[in-house]
Amino acid sequence: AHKRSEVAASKVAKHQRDFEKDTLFSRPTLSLAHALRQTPAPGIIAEFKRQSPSKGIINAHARPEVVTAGFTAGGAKGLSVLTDTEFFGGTFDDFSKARAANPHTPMLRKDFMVDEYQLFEAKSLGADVILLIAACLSPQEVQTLARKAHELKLEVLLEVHNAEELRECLCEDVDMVGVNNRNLKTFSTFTETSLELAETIPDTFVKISESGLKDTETILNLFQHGYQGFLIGETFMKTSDPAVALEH
Ligand code: IGP
Repeated sequence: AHKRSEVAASKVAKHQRDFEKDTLFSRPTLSLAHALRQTPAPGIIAEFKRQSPSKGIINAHARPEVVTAGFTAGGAKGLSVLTDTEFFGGTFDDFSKARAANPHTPMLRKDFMVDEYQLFEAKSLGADVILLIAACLSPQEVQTLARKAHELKLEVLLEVHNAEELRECLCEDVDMVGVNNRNLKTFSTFTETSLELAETIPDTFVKISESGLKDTETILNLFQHGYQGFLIGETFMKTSDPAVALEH
């Protein structure tokens, strides 16, 4: 086992060096946290999502460069692009196309991060922010990955579902806390989850409400409770023309 991990480590090290040669790797990253803090209104983070385990196909043939450019034109403060293929049908190519079309909008690489290696990948794809899901990681892993992300000048969005995950995983190298309103077991969404956790999140972290957001009223209410960012996928992606969905 020792030998194997040595081999694995040398492989990763080699790839990491290769990533560093990529043009986008050395690009100065954009701050989503700053963009959200500066906005005196709810900040929308619009997500490019073709499919999901809960909804199946949402929009299989949407073009990432067209849709995300439309989100930016519609006023999105940030973009989220899925790169997970297995469950969400996302690809690196989707991310790259969206990146090229939106040079000035902070972008989240939406994927299940479990290894430092993926942070290098994210950086070389031109991501500004990475997601750490408390439900998938130990508090120690969150800490290590968050620190490494900061070394690479990537911002960290920590996703939680409840007070326990928040208490265990919140650490210094987190920039934003996302409360996922979707229950991972039932897939149903309750925006009340964000309301319940609002006061538990210290004000030093930017608060983001994630999933199941469909109406202005809910968003304004959460904004009054301290949420500055709103991560919205399906509501936009399921329309006949997602590129203009945010304008409406
Ligand atoms: C967007 P919705 O209900 O607006 O499409 O949700 C986003 O919150 C959701 O896609 C999401 C997600 C995740 C996807 C939240 N956390 C983690 C993949 C992995």
